Amino acid sequence: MNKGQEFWELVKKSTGFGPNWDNINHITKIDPEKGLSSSDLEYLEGTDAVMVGGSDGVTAENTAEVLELLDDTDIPVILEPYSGEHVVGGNGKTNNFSASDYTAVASVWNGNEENFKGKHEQFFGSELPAVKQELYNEIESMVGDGLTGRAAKNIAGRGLDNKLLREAYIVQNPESAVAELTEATEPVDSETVGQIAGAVENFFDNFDILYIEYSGMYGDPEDVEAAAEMLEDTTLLYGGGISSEDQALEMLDSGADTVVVGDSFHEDPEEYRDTQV
Ligand code: 1GP
Repeated sequence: MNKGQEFWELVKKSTGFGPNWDNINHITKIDPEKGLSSSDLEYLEGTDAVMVGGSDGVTAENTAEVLELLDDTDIPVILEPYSGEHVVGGNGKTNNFSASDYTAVASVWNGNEENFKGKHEQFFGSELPAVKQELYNEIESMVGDGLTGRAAKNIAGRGLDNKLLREAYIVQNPESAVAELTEATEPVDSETVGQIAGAVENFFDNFDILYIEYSGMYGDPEDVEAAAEMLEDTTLLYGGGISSEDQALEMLDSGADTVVVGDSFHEDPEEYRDTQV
């Protein structure tokens, strides 16, 4: 692809309107630390989208390696970084921001306060402007004098906004890496899950996603029911411990819009195939 084509690809990707959740029931979460090989790609045929992210050992480089392989597929790719470096960086060949369709910014509701507020201050106050600047530089280097600085800035800003997905997380497995990272040591009961969902839907209405996260263990469908009752516009994701079709269906029947499967894909791809609903 030459620079001009790259530029228009970037514009095309930048002007989308978010994923069509009606077509996304099953997401595979690929942990860059665990990696992906080309022989794994065939297993992804039945999934509707992939998320690329983890809570430990993720770098800009290992993220780029996964994105590079996914570029050969038509599956929508959502980057889920826990650091701005995973968005701005790459491996010299692949730029992570350009190589993904969306970037999801996770905000853990029941983590510690520093994580909840500090994450936003850091991401929206310094990392996001840095990503915008990076994107602006990228656009400018592609088109040279063909576009004024202001136009390139507008495209960069709009592109970034359209690619961002805001995710509210409720972390329910205190033993998980994400719980350790965000100090989410206090799981909440189903009634509280419903209350959080009500706040996310009605007050913090910039959130695209509410994610009930049981990473590493199969969770309580009552949490999903309680959240689903409160949500209309916000998309409800359930992830954690799914290793069979029955489990995936149970969470979808309980009201999740989409189930997310991680460990099963990395650990037992044949078993994982069964979760694709
Ligand atoms: C992790 O919710 C995802 O963020 C998936 O969980 O790895 O337990 O499938 P598992």
